[in-house]
Amino acid sequence: MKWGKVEGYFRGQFERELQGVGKRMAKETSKAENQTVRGVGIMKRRDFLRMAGLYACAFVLRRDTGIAAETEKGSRPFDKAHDRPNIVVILADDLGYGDAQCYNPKRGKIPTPNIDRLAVQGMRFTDAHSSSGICSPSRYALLTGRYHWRSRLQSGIVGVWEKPLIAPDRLTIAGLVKQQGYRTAAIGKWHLGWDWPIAEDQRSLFKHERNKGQDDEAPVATEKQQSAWRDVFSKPIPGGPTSRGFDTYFGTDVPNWPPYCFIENDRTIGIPSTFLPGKLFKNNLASQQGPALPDWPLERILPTLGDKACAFIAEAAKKPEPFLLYMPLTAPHTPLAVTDEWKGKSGLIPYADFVMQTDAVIGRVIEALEKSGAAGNTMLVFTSDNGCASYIGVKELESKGHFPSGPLRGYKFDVWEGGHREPFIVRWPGVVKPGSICGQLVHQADIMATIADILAVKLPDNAGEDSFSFVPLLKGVDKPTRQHAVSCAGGGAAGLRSGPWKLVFLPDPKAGTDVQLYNLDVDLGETKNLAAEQPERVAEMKMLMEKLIADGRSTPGKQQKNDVPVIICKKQKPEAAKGRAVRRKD
Ligand SMILES: [Ca+2]
Repeated sequence: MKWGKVEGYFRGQFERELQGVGKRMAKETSKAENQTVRGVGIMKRRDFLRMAGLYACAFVLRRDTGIAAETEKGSRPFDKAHDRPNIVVILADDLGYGDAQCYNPKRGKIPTPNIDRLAVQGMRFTDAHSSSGICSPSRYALLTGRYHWRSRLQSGIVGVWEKPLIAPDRLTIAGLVKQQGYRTAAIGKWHLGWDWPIAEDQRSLFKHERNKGQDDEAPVATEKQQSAWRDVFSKPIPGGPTSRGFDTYFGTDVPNWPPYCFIENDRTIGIPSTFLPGKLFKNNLASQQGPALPDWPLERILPTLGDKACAFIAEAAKKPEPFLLYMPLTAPHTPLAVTDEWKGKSGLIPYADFVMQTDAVIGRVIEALEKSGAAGNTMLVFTSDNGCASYIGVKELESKGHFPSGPLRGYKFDVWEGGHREPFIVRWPGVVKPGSICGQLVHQADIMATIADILAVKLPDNAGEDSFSFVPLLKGVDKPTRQHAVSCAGGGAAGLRSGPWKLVFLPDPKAGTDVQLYNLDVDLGETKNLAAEQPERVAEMKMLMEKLIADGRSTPGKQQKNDVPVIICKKQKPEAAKGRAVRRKD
């Protein structure tokens, strides 16, 4: 009986999500989809029940007794239980799909034992996507469950000293669980803007110097600059993580940008009063000059984030309430500030050493979870915000036999799979089958609805508009939880997935098509543009994209407004878009 209720719930949810414009297309492509699906997570009913265990029973009971309704109002305090897991989201920065060994056993040369261990203990997704080929937009979608292109950020990233991208009243995954009594912390790289208290007449004093200085020398900060910096960094900085659902924050806004200091909650730790020496702008270290603490040690950023995360877990595990830790790592993004312990370890290039060091920090967090006793009741999600950045020395890496995008086309910034198909692993003991692999289409925006599903909370109409729960996948139900997904290039050009089909909103001058169509089922490397051969499918997918835009959402629910008019056919050629983005070097 319990089985029937759980199964019925999942079936009902699946059917609801099939409704709308995706339904017709889903039927047409179902045959091809079935071929695409490589998930091996189809379980026997007996195994499902064993794994679901208390979680499913509690879930059904709650729905039957009406407690769910109370929970939906956010009015019922609760203690830790199996259905209130701790949640840890570790987001690597610029780690390629093929940088983790478990995703690229044949063409990957960098040892990543800790990420691989997560895959052995959890579920490894092979068709998981970020919202964009670059940082800020992907982070926006992960935290809000809404595609970034519905916001002001139609292309590029949030710039240095720029205002917040997440609106103050928008629900984030942290805000969602906080309403349910969770403790929430963000530790790492924010890169979603702040309301920096910089007055208009102070702005010029925060602009980076063109002359970055020579080797050990730094440009001299004028008294006027120092005075303005003292003024600004003595004040709270509103609009950051602690105003977007997180109880606490520790990290660097962007590790290769000013201010070169740590930020704790809404204050800088120390007052940046100098510039960085010129040598720190060489060899893929810092990229923008600006206010810095004297002797700011770039190589201490990553280890310190590891220390802070471990300390948070140890302390939070002792509390009665569950916790959510969002840990956006600063690595293996630049600055490639590898500590002495890891220098040369890969035998490849500094980037590869940094990937190894990043993996080791992930290992420390896993260990802290295990030591704290919280691991058994923690859903741990590991992923990356975009593909590997080609400027870190990809050509040299490839010449040495390591291919950071594995079998995929393109790298960071790109609308091609190498830009936004990400490693995505979920470990949740007792719920997720160890060593399972899921080939279903998922998106980082789905984390929001997944958490809501776990907590039996109904998301409001104006939250998580593009978020589909993947709880059924975690439980081994190998059916699509979303029919379509959008991921964009750094320049803004969209790629729309529908089953195995991908429509890229960039012209192909050679083929004479205004868009490009690929079948990832048979052409994962995106080599054969089928747009000219399949005009009907192209037209249908264009209509789907227009509907996704017009509805302000891709999930069922009340129509919502995008923040700005959305233009999906960005006119630029892919090479031009890539070039511009590379020069910005977020
Ligand atoms: Ca990134």
